[in-house]
Amino acid sequence: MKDINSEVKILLWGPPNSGKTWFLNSFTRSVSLCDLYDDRFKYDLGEYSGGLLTDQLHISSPFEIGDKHIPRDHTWLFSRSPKQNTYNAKISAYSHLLHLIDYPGDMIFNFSEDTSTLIKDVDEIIVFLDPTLTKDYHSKIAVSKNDEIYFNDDLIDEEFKLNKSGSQKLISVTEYQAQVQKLFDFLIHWGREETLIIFCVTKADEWLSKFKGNISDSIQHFFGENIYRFIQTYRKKFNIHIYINSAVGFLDEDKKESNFNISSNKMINSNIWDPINSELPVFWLLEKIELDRLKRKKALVDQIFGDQKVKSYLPYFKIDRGGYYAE
Ligand SMILES: Nc1nc2c(ncn2[C@@H]2O[C@H](COP(=O)(O)OP(=O)(O)OP(=O)(O)O)[C@@H](O)[C@H]2O)c(=O)[nH]1
Ligand SMILES: [Mg+2]
Repeated sequence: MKDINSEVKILLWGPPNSGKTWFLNSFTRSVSLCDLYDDRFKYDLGEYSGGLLTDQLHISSPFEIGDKHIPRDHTWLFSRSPKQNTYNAKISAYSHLLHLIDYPGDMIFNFSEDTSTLIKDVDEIIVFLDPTLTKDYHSKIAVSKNDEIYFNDDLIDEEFKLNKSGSQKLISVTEYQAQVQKLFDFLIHWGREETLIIFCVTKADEWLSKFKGNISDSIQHFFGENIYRFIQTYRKKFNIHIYINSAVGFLDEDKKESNFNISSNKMINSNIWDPINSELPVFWLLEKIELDRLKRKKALVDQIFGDQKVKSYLPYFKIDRGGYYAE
């Protein structure tokens, strides 16, 4: 068993049904794809318990991780090791223990006592912004299509009601923003300005083809000018990344057809399952930790070789998606 270089805690934060659990499914898939496409590194991901690696999480079809209604903490061992024995690859090889906290949205989004204290000892928070859960999503999608109406609005309403009512509670953008604001209030209260914050605009397979604009535009468009402005303000204090995500991906290269059937609530074709950006939030954090370690100069030998190591470090692999969708 390899040495474990660091342990990190990542909290998934968002309302019920915003895609937290599916994001974890798709993260395991994206790691498998990196393993397949990256010539330089081999990627391993597995469940870890009692000091041992138990199940490998290189998977090829979607699965539900556990019961939806039970708070889940996952402990996964992730490692990146060289496929070829070069100096640069060797100094960039690390193993990390990932503690991933995936609580049901009704607990985490509304800050129960347990969840608000959780915030004080995580390294990263992934904030799930799901446009499809907002109350005026469909009218905004119609406007952003340059005023062309592709669907019959009555049909949308029926389909929307069928799929989103009952099990999925819609949220006003004001409420969304108020909860995000509270999250930052807690972070400041606990003195946790170093926490890496990732804003993830989810379910891009449902809206990307109907939306023309960049990532910032998508936040402004679906969640309003206010939320966008306060994210920009907090960027001065916190390390924030914004990106779009789809756990299921698309059926076609042009990214027009979602690989997800809303009516059956299932993926359409798991053989071509290609999530959009699901590895990014974890890779950003690990890259930062690995680079920080290389920059730390304690021993004399590191003072001499430290800078060289930083220059030789190989950043994490980026899956080519014909557009990066992150800032
Ligand atoms: N179109 C589409 N649907 C998605 C995506 N990710 C999740 N969904 C659907 O959204 C619903 C909720 O996903 P979950 O991952 O269970 O949401 P959650 O945030 O874990 O929900 P709670 O555990 O209740 O808080 C499910 O019906 C998924 O099938 C995505 O990338 N695209
Ligand atoms: Mg869940």
